[in-house]
Amino acid sequence: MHLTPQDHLFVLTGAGISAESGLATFRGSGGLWNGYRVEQVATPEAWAADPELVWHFYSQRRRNAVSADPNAAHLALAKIEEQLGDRFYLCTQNVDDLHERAGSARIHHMHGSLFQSRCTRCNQPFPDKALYETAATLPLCDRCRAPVRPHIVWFGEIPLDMDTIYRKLDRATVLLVVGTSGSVYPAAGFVHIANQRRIHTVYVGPEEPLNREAFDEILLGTATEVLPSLLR
Ligand code: BJW
Ligand code: ZN
Repeated sequence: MHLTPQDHLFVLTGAGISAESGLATFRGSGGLWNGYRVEQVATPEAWAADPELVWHFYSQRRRNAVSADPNAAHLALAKIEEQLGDRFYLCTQNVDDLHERAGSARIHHMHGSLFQSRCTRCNQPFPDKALYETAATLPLCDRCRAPVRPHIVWFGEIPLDMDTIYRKLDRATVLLVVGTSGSVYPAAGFVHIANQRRIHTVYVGPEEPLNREAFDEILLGTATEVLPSLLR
């Protein structure tokens, strides 16, 4: 991958970029949580059937994220952003905050965040970090006493702020995708949008993604092996 001073870089990251920080990916080995597949806990149906189970899943994920540190790949992206400024945009499917803690600022969490919750009835946000770390059971909304849910995009729900994402994709001249299996839409389709616009597309990860045919370049290796080497 070669960037010129005129390039606009759109980066899409997935669970693989946080793997070397010790956070489990969803699919493949080690991808199960207490024997559940992500499709069994990250859905509105799972929440309706057993909110305590789903809350417990996210509480554990939150604790893991809090005790993890950003790795060399998160740091490399923050450095690239420093060089490109407003010509850089990072869209992550991850709900951890490792990109922010590495210094990324132009970042969007399309699948939500572990560190936000909202009321299921009035949508009142619950930004209180301390609560998440202590609550063993479901918190209730101060206003209407309805259960508070994680501010996470589950299967069947619409990812956050797709308008901005598509606008940034329209302006990009290079698409860099890191550590995502290419199995979950709409994120897996960003490369197809890039192909229609004939912009350069690069994938970084230890194995080829499901949508590998769509990429111009595949850099095989882990995120911490490959991303620091993209810095000039
Ligand atoms: C490394 C590494 C290292 C390992 N270094 N790499 C067709 C079109 C559109 C939609 C659909 C469609 N068909 C079906 C749908 C619906 C559905 C979907 O995609 N289902 C598929 C399973 C088929 N999609 C949805 O429901 C989405 N909503 C939607 O489509 O609304 C309609 C709409 C869209 C747009 C506009 C208008 C309307 C919502 C999807 C929500 C996904 N939610 C989850 C869980 C919540 C977040 C959380 O709990 O964390 O998001 S599912 C889970 O998968 C999570 C992830 O963000 C997401 C992607 O996973 P990811 O990141 O790719 O992880 P893995 O584990 O799959 O892969 C890890 C990769 O890392 C691997 O490739 C490894 O090789 C690699 N790796 N070590 C670099 N060291
Ligand atoms: Zn409420």
